[in-house]
Amino acid sequence: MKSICVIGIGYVGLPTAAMFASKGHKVVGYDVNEKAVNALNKGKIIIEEPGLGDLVKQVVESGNLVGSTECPDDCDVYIIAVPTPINSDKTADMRFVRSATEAIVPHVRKGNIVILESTSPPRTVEDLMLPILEKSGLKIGDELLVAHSPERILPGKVLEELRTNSRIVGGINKKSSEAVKEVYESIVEGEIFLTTSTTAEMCKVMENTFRDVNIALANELAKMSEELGVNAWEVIRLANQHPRVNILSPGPGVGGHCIALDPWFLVEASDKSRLIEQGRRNNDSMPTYVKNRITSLVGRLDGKRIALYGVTYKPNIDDVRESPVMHLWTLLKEAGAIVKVCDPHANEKLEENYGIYDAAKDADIAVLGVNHAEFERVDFGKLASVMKGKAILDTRNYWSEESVNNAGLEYHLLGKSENMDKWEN
Ligand code: SAJ
Repeated sequence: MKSICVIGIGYVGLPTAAMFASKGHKVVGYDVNEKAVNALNKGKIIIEEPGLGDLVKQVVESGNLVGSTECPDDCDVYIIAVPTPINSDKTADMRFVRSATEAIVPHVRKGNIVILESTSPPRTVEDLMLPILEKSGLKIGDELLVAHSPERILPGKVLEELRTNSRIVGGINKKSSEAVKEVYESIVEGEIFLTTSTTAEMCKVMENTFRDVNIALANELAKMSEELGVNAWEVIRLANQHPRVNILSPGPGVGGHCIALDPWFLVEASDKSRLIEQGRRNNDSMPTYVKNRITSLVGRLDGKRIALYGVTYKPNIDDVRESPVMHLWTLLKEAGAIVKVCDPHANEKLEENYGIYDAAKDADIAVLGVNHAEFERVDFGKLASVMKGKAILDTRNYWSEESVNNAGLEYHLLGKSENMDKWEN
């Protein structure tokens, strides 16, 4: 068993710390956020994630996991899991990785292992961390082993994915990779692949970039389809019948703290990243595109009443970070529209939140922003009876055109042309 210090007890660090502790390791969760540390020491969590509360309670009670606002001295392994946000000019903000690395320098000793888990621009370990770690006086790659091993967990399925996903370990040399592999083997059931630290950094950022560029392609298809008399969703369904094609879904944009940010790391790192930058811009253009589509349906937005369903960054979660629908909401308000939001998941994040039919009262248009499960059972007859206008705009291909039309409302779909070819019998 090892003694492990996890630096940063957020949505990646805390489950990782708890998992190691549950396998018998002695773990310290070190964070500058006193609130998070105090909560941890009481066996409580301040983030929402299925199963995590119970696991943390159990390992804190067993004494295997403790929180601290001081970096501990006598650990075998230091795992850095701090945020890597972007600045307003889309460059990476590496302050937290830098300060975490500096914080451990006085504490590391011969034989220790340092692992970077935070998603980081390629070359972070080599160019940012190693020069700092060299100040320890230890021989890097021999007396101090260093690697990047990116997390790949999906919010909402964190504990399961932490255990079952395969994992990449990118060491600064073979000795580092092998030692770090051994560390993760106690919690990971998936395969562990060894490579260099810069390759591992590139892999993680490319995984999220792959998804971002694919979604950008779907959004571009949606825009072209509206122009060219087709339904993008039908095109995707049919094109994806091809065994080697998998186009993702269009929507009001890409949100969250990963896919919407990570591709910018590559744009900053290399001027060869033209397609990646264009994809990012395509996805970022979607809230404005949806706003313009709403305008084309109801006319000038000034004074118009809009019911907006769902504002989180994806369905059935409460996270509104980088949410494109939050951005759309701002754009609509700036244009003078009166927007009533209904989001059963974002209750604690919103000052005003309406019920499904209250939001639609006197509305000129109802817009589906996020396909939360609660919106599957909307009674369109009831919606029609309280709305002033007739327009429904579905940005997720979630509502049934037939049910909407049967209620006397008009169904409009993002990515579907208003001038589809008529297909008479
Ligand atoms: N989206 C679309 N169309 C789609 C799929 C998604 O518009 O077809 C949008 C969603 O609405 C959402 C955004 O993309 O706004 C991102 O959602 P997501 O579910 O694709 O991903 P995240 O950000 O919740 O988690 C991702 C995951 N990465 C990949 O699937 C490659 C996860 O495994 C990573 O651990 C996580 O980023 C991370 O931390 O990097």
